[in-house]
Amino acid sequence: MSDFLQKIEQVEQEARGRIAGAGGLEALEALRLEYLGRKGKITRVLHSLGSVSAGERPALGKRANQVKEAVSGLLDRRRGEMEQARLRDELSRHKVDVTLPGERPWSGSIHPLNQTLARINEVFFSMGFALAVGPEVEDDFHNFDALNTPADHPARDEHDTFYLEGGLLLRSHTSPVQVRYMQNNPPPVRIIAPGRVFRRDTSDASHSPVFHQVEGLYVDEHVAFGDLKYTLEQFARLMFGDEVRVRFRPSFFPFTEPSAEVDCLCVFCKGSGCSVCGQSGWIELLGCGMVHPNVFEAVGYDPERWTGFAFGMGIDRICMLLNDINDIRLLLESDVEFLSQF
Ligand code: 2NM
Repeated sequence: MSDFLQKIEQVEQEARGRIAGAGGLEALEALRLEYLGRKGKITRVLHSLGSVSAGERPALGKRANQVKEAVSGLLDRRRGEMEQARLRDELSRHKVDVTLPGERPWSGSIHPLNQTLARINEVFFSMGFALAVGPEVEDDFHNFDALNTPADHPARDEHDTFYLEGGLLLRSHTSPVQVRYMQNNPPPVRIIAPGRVFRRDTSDASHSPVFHQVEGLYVDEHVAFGDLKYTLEQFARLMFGDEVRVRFRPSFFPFTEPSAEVDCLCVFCKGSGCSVCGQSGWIELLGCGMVHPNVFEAVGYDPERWTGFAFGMGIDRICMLLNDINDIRLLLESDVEFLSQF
């Protein structure tokens, strides 16, 4: 065996042993210099190729380059192993398990009542109604008197509310919004008034002293009951689907004459009777009627010229119907566990 071959085999053996025994990244870097640096042991052997006979040179050169690549590869592999070990060590000291799934940041969502209101709004906006709002603290005139409900009217019992000092009260419906709107704007009128309303009721599954309404008002010349029917049937179709069946049932409200209640065929039992519709086959959706001339009189509209219809619905009830919720209190108690379903 030539001196050259002996030398290169010996350097390889030595390098393999010292790389395997290197104690750290710095020791490894020193070894890279010692063997592969500009004056490194392997570099020097390669340089000495010039003194080998021309016949042997190709084979010996090839072998020397193999050794150079092998040592360089070994150094890289050991470096990778050491870095891995250091990372594992740091992670174990910080008790971080990088294989655990990340924690999703908490994200809010729209309250089901507001989702329902947004859909109701969309339906009436599509028919040309505009949005109107007003105060939750009202006075007797706007909540009752202007709505054909004088102080001794028995209908006030159903709208018993919370009374504040100075003749103020919490509105029992959003009708005072339409009263204020009519006082401040000449006809024609096409508005809906959504909002929070208050009644002196004891809470149970279907009653709450605080609930939500959308009321609507349409005023123009020559408005007929047929306009009311079409508008509300269209509302039911857009809200509940084309297959919905509705009926108009004569009723009474002091601020409308004639008045009606609109029911839809129970979506759960299709009319055969179940616990949701109280075995009647129908579910009450809303109340409505042709605006009473006394209301027009109270807001300064000429009742001989102007005609109109109005309607009111409970957002909570419709939200419960759409989402199969059986207790109104769930919508008002801010139980995040419950609300996060929607
Ligand atoms: C209802 C039912 C029937 C109504 C009446 C008025 C106003 F201001 F024009 F007189 N606003 N809303 C009305 C009519 C509300 O809720 C069940």
